[in-house]
Amino acid sequence: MTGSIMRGIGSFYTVLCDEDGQEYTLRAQKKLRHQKLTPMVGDRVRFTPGEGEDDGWLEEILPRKSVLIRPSVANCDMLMLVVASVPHPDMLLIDKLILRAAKGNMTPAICVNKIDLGDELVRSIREEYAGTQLCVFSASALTGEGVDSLREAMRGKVTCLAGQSAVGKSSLLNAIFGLELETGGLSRKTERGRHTTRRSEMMAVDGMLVLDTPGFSLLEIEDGVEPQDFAQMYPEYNELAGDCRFQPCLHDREPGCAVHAAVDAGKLSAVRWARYRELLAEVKENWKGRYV
Ligand SMILES: Nc1nc2c(ncn2[C@@H]2O[C@H](COP(=O)(O)OP(=O)(O)O)[C@@H](O)[C@H]2O)c(=O)[nH]1
Ligand SMILES: [Mg+2]
Ligand SMILES: [Zn+2]
Repeated sequence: MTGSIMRGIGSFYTVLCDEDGQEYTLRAQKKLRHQKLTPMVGDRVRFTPGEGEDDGWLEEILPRKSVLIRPSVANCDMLMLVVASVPHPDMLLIDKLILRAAKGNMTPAICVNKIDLGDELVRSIREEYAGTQLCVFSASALTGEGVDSLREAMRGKVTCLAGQSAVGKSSLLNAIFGLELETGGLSRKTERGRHTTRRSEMMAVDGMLVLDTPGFSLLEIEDGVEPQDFAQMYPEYNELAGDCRFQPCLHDREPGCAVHAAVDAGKLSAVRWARYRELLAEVKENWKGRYV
């Protein structure tokens, strides 16, 4: 039978079966471990259900349409990056996730949650990402504002919500689909992690699949990326690259750089360019050290 991995705990995986819509608890066959194939939430799999009390076996992982490491999920179409005014957004983390989404074959989008607390953040993010083709949604899981447009955007897709802890990923899924996921963030030290999402989990709702993931705050830039390829991952810079004096141009501080000029003229976001240059420095450093 075939199905999708909804969650995994230790060496057990829960699979939603395509044929009968039931959930099965499975163990991964040894041959998968020998092939160094670690099943991921979202994986499409072939399996044999167990008889009676016995667990079944996960036998084959079907080819992945998309992959994301951290949070570790497979086969998502859309990576919805959730931010909020509290906790303070780490936009460098968001830019790294946008780059990973594109590399991993997912469409990134941003959702600014908690707009009941104000709309400054959504306005500044719309400005920063103008020209990037990235959709910026705004919502409040608390008041329900913007929740319908999010549901519409997710229709017919497999969507994964990701982002820092306590931005409201689980709350949004509850508001959109009437779920009862644990929420609460990491407010008090004594309650650390008690109400937060600890594992990635996929859910089937209204005929679509959505994934909730744990929050995290650190992400390395990927190794082995050539600086020139990195520069080309910024669509709004590609449009101008033909006008740069140097060809190719990394849009760092080269004389006659059209990106730099557009930033100075206020046509491109200065803060996103500053983050770009910070990431570029990291990419260059990694690239220099690639044979070590
Ligand atoms: N004011 C406000 N608070 C929210 C909103 N959404 C979530 N929260 C609160 O933010 C905290 C973290 O929410 P949670 O869904 O657990 O975040 P997660 O860690 O990203 O899954 C909880 O205390 C929620 O009640 C919102 O739209 N507005
Ligand atoms: Mg959560
Ligand atoms: Zn340039």
